[in-house]
Amino acid sequence: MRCTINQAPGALTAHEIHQIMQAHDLDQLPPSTVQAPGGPAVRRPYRSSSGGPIDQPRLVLNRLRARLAAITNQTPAQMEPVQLLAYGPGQKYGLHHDQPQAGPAQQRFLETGGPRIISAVVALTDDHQGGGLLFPDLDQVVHPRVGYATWWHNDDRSARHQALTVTAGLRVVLVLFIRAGKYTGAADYELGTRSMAAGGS
Ligand SMILES: O=C(O)CCC(=O)C(=O)O
Repeated sequence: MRCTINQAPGALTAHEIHQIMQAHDLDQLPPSTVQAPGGPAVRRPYRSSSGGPIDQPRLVLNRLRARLAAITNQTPAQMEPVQLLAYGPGQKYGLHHDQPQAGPAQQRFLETGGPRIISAVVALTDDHQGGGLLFPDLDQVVHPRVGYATWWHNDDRSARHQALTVTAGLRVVLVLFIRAGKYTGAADYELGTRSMAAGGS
């Protein structure tokens, strides 16, 4: 079965997006990292965005989690911390799948709430150039509008995706992963000390 890419409007209002942007200095976000197999979070050329988990503004993020729970028919308790990512010109995230299929990374997921059954990306900007979300196995590129949530199930290989290189402007998104069970991993809100991520996110 091939995965379906869903678009849900109204994940965030313009005012809520403004509040999120105000709460973070986008120029000061640390480089995004990926999890080395069985090791620490490391920087890799195929992931050149900046950012990581956030917990502010708390009320807005809680509202977002509640809305995404309703949209996806899951619960906020299953959600990992929200991640804030910013991509400037030349930045991208190469091809990857959000749920590792084997190895130590998969084991860590099983210990903290089970697999990432759903991924969601919420667009905080849409006035950049480039930077689409490409699903090569589906032959589909998504350019989400501001405030929309793009979400999909990670059941099979066709959920592989990449954030294409931004060519002008700034692309800012929130990313949220939903586990099969209650998420029990680290909050890891300290930007730049991402230890919970695995399989490249
Ligand atoms: O930037 C995006 O749109 C996607 C981010 C992503 O694929 C991830 O964090 O796993």
